[in-house]
Amino acid sequence: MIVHRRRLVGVSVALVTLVAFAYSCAPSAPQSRRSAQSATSDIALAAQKVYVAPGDLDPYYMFASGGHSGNVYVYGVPSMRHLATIPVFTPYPATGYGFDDDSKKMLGDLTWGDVHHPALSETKGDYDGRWLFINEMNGRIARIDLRDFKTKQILGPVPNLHGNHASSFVTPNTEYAMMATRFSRPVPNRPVSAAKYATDYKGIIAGVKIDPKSGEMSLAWQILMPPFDYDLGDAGKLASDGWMFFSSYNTERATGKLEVTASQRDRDYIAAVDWRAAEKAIADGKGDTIDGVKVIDPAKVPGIVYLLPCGKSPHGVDVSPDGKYIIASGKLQGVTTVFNFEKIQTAIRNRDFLQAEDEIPVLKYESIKDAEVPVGLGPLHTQFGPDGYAYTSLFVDSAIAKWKLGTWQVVDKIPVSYSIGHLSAAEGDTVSPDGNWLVGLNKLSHGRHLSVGPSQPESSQLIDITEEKMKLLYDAFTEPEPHYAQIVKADKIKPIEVYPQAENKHPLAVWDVKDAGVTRTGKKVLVKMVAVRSTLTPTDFEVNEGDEVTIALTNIEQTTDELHGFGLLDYNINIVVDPGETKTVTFTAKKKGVFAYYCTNFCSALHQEMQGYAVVK
Ligand code: RUQ
Ligand code: CUA
Repeated sequence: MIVHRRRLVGVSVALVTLVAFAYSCAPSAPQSRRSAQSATSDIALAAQKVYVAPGDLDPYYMFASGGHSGNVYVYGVPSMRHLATIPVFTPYPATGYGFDDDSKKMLGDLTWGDVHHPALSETKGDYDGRWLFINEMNGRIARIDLRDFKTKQILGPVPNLHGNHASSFVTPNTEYAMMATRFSRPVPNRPVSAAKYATDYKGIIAGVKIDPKSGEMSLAWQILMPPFDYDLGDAGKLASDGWMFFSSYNTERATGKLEVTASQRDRDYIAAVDWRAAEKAIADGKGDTIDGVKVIDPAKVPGIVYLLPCGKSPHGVDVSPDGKYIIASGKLQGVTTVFNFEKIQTAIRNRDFLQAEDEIPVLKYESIKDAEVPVGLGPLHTQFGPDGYAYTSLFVDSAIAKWKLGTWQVVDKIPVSYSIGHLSAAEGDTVSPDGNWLVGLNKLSHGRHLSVGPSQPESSQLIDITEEKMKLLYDAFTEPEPHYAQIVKADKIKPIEVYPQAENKHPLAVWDVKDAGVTRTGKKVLVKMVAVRSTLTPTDFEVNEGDEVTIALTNIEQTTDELHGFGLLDYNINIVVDPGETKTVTFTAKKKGVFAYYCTNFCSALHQEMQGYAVVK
């Protein structure tokens, strides 16, 4: 780290000189020379802060949602370099994901997903670097193992819940990840006319239990909710540990043109869920089984869910690092509302209720609200610094507001380009945010990059929040669509680069080229294949038309970066095996003739020679 700093200083001096030189050469009136010089040093300072020299490493990872690409994108911060794409809900030929038997099975019938909110696993409210959870609109949630940056499990589509948007936020010890309905529908699902939406459609809030050792997810419980659109969520922490909060809109229970029909009321709701009470209710046998899932009906089991009225059409609901405040951003307002968790508890104890929605108590706004902070127009989402500062994205204003918890003063505002959705602060969802980097995840980028035609990238802007005034440092461009991202200290993540041979328990693995070969059982053919620089063994094999062929490919390398691929032409087969990994791919030999297979990953000087033939007779 020290070496790294020193290098940075050297570089910055060089940069200042260079940029200053460029400016001094430009024809400029003498009176504007001074402002040109200060602009120059601003640019140089910004460049110095984001510059990570060749060979040096970023101190943070950023995991960003890839939206309807179905992927997760990994960046280094502050360089904002794209480091990796992790395919989750979509086949990705670059890593062979979705082509081999296991990942194909995991994807099932769906070959796309709309990924929104990544959630790093936590221990005591701090990112622990073990797993990354990510939701998807087709009722699914996935777990990526950060030991190898691979998708290990996809849970769902789960029954009853439709359009899983308010997800995948985790509780402070990763007891649960959350799921909730965005598009209410009949529960259980059956054809009921949309005219009966208000009475016959329902929302669902769900708890996904996470095994503390393996990370394995299982659907633990669901709660039957009124037919609102549940939008975003956050878990309580410290003071509010044990609770989950979900924002909702369309509490009008409207259909049709929602932009009009769902903006009638002045207030929508935040649903506050006592997840320990939900857990206990299920343990006490209180749920009804609907479509194979235990579902709690709050009308029959009170004390689990409460509704907090908030500014209309809220998007983000965010819990402060100490857990004392719940911040709800009504996106059609000029203020963001701060609720006090203590006051919520008091109101519940005193049964200080306004009315009920489907027998779920609604608390009184005035009894639980601490402040309405005048952040600006279109507040969407709030992140935090270590010192009681909060940062709220403003979609309509296209800006970020910095304000102080407790005094509720807005202390700074910075324009972003353009139309920010979420923002992400370093360690921003933990109990101790770092307070140095903030990334604005903007929806539009027009004019700020070389044109690439009508389908434009999104812009992610890096902002320095170490000082009183926020400073915009850098524009990075990303593929659609970074709804949300999390930034974690790099030293918390310890990826392996090779699968150790001793850990490979695959029943079809072969570690010696002598053991490679073809075996036949009836119409089933098994080809055990070895990949090692620079041969795929066997170098040819013969099968009969109509055979079911399984290729089990083991990469016996134990060297970093020595990946091999297996592409079989005309058969739509493409897998990649990392060092020490075994993968299988099964297909029916439908086409007669000779088909070449070859290594798709450039691996060695004789990579081009790494090829063979499948003969289908
Ligand atoms: S959401 S910005 Cu899932 Cu906020 Cu898209
Ligand atoms: Cu192995 Cu290229």
